[in-house]
Amino acid sequence: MAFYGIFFFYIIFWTAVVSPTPILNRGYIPKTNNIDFTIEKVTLAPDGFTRQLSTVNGQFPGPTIEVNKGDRILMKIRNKLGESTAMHAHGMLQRGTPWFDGVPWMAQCVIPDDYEFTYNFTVADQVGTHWYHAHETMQYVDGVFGALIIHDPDDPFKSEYDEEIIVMLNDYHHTNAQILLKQFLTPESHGEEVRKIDISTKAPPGSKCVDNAGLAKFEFVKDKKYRLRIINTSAFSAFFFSIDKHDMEVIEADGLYTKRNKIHRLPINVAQRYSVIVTANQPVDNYIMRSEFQKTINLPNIKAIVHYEGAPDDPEPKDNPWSDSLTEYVDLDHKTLQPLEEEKIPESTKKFEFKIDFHKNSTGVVKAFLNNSSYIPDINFPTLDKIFKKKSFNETSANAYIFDKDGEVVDMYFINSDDGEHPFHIHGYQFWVLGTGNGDKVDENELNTHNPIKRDTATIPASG
Ligand SMILES: [Cu+2]
Repeated sequence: MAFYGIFFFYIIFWTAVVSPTPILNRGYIPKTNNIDFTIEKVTLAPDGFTRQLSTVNGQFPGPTIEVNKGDRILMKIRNKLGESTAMHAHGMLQRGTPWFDGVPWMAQCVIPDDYEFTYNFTVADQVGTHWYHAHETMQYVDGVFGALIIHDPDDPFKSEYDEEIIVMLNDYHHTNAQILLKQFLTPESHGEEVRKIDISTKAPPGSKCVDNAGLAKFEFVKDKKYRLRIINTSAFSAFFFSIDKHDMEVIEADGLYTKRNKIHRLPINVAQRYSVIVTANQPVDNYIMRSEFQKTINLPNIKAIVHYEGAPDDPEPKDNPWSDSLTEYVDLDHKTLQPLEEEKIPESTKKFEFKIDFHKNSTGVVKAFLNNSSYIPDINFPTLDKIFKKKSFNETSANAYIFDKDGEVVDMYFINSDDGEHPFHIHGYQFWVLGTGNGDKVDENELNTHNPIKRDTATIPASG
């Protein structure tokens, strides 16, 4: 019976890695980090329900990569998955090494089963909270992902926190993601219902369960200050993250420092990252850490426990959520989220407009479209290879744009006619978010060109 309680909370698996930051000098000499990853299928029960996962080194989530600014990463992938794979390091600019970006049929061919491949890139001027994940089919949803942290010898907030904790949020499913995707991509599919059913129903009779999984626990020491590095590694879900009775101050978004700003609830979409400073300033006790879905998604809260040193163990601390009302999902706006250092925004030299919509294709399956095309990879000839070999490429589905000269600045407008929000990400770049809003007209006078946040993943609002 014990497992019924667990099922209620099984949607998200939380993991904490407490990693004291190494003390660094400004005169840090960069080094090469050799990372050895075996990608393999393993049977695990991270939330008490036994299933087969695709893993990095047999762990869920995969091991954390921790390097320093300026370091080289040599990431060896041994593929023992029984299918092809490729690994993307999300947030890495890959300046000079776009072929190590890890996107199959864009940047590289796949790594076949039983082959090895080594990614070799330098994190020249980058710092902050990132993650790596398989970029082939749905493998990351089945477990092939982990945190990638770049420590900064010159961290301006260094003296503002005592310890770091990594918090990975994930809409953990019980059914293999390939099976879910197949159900999703059928003419009879009711879209999101597929995954909602998977994450909100109890395990079928006969499932193998272990009953000691419990909620994830994060240890606090009274009066200490923590830098929480929060990463949303979900397949699908945007969350509102909070800790009961504790406010938090955002200091980083997607690897770039921000001005300190106090908030109660942090909206975080798929693939976004934030660092927040939380002070253990409440009475010694147990508190709930929670991830909430936006109001239109009718799924239960996801909980973990913040346990203060010296407090008795309590597997079910009482609910004390912040009273701010939950809304539709939108990113923190420019009043709350500002870059630590303002930059002068260059004039644009090009303007691109993208219409986003979802509709049935010729086979009756609902797909996503950008300017009326749905991407189809050329599984014989990667796009980047074509460009370097100066082959013309005419896959209209790729919506490709080629820049002939350095230093071009592009204004990108996205017009979303879907009634759901969608996170957007550009590989190899960080962009300034000049504005978001409802409707399909952009008023250029309302764009924020004074102190916009720069990041690599942003939310395009529903019908916005
Ligand atoms: Cu990425």
